[in-house]
Amino acid sequence: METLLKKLQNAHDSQELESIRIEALGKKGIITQKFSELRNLEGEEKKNFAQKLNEIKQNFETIYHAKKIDLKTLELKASLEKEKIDPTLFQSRTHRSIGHPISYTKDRIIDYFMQLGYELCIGPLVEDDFHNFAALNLPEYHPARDMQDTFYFKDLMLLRTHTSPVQIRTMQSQTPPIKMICPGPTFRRDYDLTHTPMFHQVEGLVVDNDNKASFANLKYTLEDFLKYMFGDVKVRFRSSFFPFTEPSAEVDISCVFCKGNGCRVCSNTGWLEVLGCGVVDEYVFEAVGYKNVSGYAFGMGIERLAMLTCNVNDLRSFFETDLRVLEQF
Ligand code: 2NL
Repeated sequence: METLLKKLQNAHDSQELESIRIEALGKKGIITQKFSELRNLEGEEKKNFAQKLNEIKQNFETIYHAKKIDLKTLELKASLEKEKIDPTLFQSRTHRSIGHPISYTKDRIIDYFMQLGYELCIGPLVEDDFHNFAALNLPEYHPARDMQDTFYFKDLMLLRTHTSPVQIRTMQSQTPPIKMICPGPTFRRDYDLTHTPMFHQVEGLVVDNDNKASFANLKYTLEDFLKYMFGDVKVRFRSSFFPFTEPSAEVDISCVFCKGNGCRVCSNTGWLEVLGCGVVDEYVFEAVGYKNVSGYAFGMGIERLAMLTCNVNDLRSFFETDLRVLEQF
């Protein structure tokens, strides 16, 4: 017993202290074992032995607790000393950056349209079938609804595959005229060199009474927007198809890398596709209960615009949060 107490007094750290506690009071500890010897005693002898054992145990525990506090205090002091920060040390670099290129590009797009009086709208990421598909003329057996392309939850709830449901919700809760943009994350089951399961879109929608929102307005707005985004580029509209617009167009700009002469980025065509747009299909207006209105809409992928404006050639570098990459912006 004497040696145990001496050991306690001399313990150098909490680990050693703990092993001494186990040596004394653990399942097979010296004191614990002595207690089990009580079984073999009787009467006065048992009582005296038990009293003595309890005294020893209490004595041990008192010293143990005092020692524990001492050691913890010492250890805390040591670790504070080791982790001390010297705020006066010379800092060799200051980091200034524009933030993440995706947010930067998104903010630039928002700035342009808000200046034109568009309302900034946001909506839920978890959507229902009606707002994400049905209202947009994507009927039950449309391939976009496939489990292969869309993240589904139970009960036909899903992660929105585009930002269009925000526009459906806005039309349901407001009356024309409407001028809105909706930026935000969107989700599709796609993962390769040029696709990530989460990506960002900005969509725009203009709805007005009396045929006031025309394709001509749309064309002017997007041409001006693309010159704002990319500087002095040529813009062309190519006839295309979307289920929710008719007529529809895809919009190209002359390649910002080769000025339209042909290079690897534009696959030698001289053109880069940057937007989709069109005149809102009557079916969509029916779905939200609008009558006698006209409108146009457009949509763009923020990653794609960010790659072109911030000169990034690998989509994955947006999502790797590698400071060595992000610091370059
Ligand atoms: C693209 C093409 C587009 C729309 C999005 C839209 C929304 C409503 C009604 C009609 Cl509520 N249209 N959005 C229209 C045409 C194209 O996006 O390439 N996006 C990345």
